[in-house]
Amino acid sequence: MTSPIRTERQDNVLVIISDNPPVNALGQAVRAGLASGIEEAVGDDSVKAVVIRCDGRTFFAGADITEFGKPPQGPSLPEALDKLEASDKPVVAAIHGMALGGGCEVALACHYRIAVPSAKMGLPEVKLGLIPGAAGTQRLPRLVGAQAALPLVAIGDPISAKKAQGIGLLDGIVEEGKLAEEAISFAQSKIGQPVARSSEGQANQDGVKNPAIFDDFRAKHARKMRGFDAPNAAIEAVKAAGELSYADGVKKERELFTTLMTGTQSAAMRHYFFAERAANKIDDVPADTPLIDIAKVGIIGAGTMGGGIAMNFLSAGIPVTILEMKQDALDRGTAVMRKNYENAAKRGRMTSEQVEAAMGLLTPTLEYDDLADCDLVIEAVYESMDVKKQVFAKLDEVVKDGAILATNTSYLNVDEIALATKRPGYVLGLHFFSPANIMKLLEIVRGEKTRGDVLATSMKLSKKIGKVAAVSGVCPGFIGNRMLSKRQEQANQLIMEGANYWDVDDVLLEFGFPMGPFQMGDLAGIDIGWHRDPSKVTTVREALCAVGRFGQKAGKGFYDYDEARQRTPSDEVRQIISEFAAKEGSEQREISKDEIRERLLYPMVNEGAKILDEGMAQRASDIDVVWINGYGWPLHTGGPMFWASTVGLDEVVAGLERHGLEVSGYLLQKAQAGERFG
Ligand code: T1G
Repeated sequence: MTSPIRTERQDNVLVIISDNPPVNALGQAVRAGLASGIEEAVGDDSVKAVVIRCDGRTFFAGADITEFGKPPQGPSLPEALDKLEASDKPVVAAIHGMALGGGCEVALACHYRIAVPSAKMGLPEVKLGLIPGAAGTQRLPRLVGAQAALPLVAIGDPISAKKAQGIGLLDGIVEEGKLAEEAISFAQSKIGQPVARSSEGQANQDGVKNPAIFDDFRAKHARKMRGFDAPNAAIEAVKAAGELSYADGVKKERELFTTLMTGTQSAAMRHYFFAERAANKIDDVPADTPLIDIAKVGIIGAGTMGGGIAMNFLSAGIPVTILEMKQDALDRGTAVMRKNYENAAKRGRMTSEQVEAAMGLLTPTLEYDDLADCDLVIEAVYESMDVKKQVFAKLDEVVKDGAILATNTSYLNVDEIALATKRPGYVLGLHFFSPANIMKLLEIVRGEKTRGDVLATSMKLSKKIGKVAAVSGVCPGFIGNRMLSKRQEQANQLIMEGANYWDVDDVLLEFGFPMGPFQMGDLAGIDIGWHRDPSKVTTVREALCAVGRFGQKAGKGFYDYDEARQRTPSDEVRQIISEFAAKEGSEQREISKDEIRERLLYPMVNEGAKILDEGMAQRASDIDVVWINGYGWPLHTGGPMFWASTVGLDEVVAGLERHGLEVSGYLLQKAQAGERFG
């Protein structure tokens, strides 16, 4: 098998080039090729300098994640990089695309780094539950300082070439298209000078002079780091870079890396990495299915959902025609969209020019006829089957043939809606999550008759608008809400049986969710859908509304809130709940947090098993993708189905049986066979 690495001579410079599509991952053959390339350069006196670069769309994007968990094959990346850095001949990294993880560590081991303006650099290992494992946590702080290194290593977001140059991670930025030649000249300009080795840098002393930066960083990111091991390890490694010798620092990094690599959190996050990509694949739709060109989108409804959905397309540069029934609703909706963009601009997330460009692509209208030339129309109207059927019948009349007609319904039967048209093959569900311009998840709901090209187009489009999509079959609640309803049922049941409602919330918070169901209710508003008649009280929520406990906006809901919106459990609410329980004849008892966690989460896993068994999800990992991106399931546990497999399906079944809860045949079968999900 030919090596993915080749060498070329340009005068007195040896160029080591990797051609390992799709992302020049640093697999064994690449590492071996790098090592032999360096040996060739060092051993040839006519070679006075070295350039390392990559063919294809990017510089090395990291270690080959598919090798993780398998027996290591030499040379290791640290070995190859130590050889590289030890060279007395200047070695220059020529970067385009994304130098990520091990790729960034290759660049750090080079004596110099240049890039094109569009390049990015980063150490995203933490997003895989790891830390850099090829001395990145030791070379980077010595080159740029602990303060600048911390976010790169512990948060893991890549930075632009400009920002990288600003912190000293890049020595130069060269014109797009001129990287190869500029790298040669740059390397030649360094011949005869003592080489600059990152591992010998002193910039890391900033963390020694001001050790507070580490605790300050931890405090600032406490919420994101809750229950998640890798970021803390990353901070420890960067701190060690200032306190230990380079050799000892590398040893410390290796210890921390190995502990993480062998832990369940990294396994979970590596699972998710591939799960998110697998979700793009639609089992019986060929990858080369011709796509429908989506040049113009129509949105029906300019309310919260319609406006949010529209913003996704506008931000991706796709013109949108948005329809409302009344002018004031249309004006209100477009004003909210502009306000959202302007707020994003205030926070520096976009420029005012980008705001105007996005809003310039928006055409508000009261006329269905203005949707006639749209390639995709998404309705986001009131959740009523009759209303949706009328809308689709009208769209069927007005919109050109071959256009996709999508419903944003969160639980109605998409097949029934499709029957209101003469083109059921072009009908599907595109279920966005509120706020639709922010939440990443998109459930693509596949109707019985939905065509393959309609599905493939929708999946491709989801990437273009920055969503993470998974395909669901037609069932009440699709994947996410169907499982959520099981958790909600148990939450309501638990407080009737005596569980403290704040314990229910705290169990989910401690598990890693952003908030629990009662906090969520207070945030969204307890009075949503309330009939406004305080004398009519049939549920706990109606009892809370009857006494004005509408949620955070009223300063009180399930909790009492202070000015800083800090929550405190309420005696009044506890009383209301116990009165309700008494009326229902529900025995009250102490309920442990362990029981609460099992009764909240195991029924979700059981429902996920039923969803799989019914073919409503293509694969267990799709369910993980839905819950991590739509409902805040903590990424470092891998999603409900991966997490259940780490708990053990036999334990999940035993837990469900212990609490007298349903065990699906499919879950039982997998548990008895000692199998995992995915
Ligand atoms: N290893 C193996 N395969 C990879 C890969 C990797 N590092 N990165 C991407 N792929 C595959 C991916 O599965 C997909 O395959 C195809 O390439 C295109 O990827 C030692 C230990 C670079 C920003 O975490 O973030 O280095 O689905 O669909 O949207 O200290 O890929 O086509 O079969 O994502 O254009 C650190 C991970 C590793 C970067 C491109 N590096 N990759 O995004 O394409 S750990 C990372 C990405 C490490 C060192 C440590 C993205 C991308 P398929 P894609 P994209």
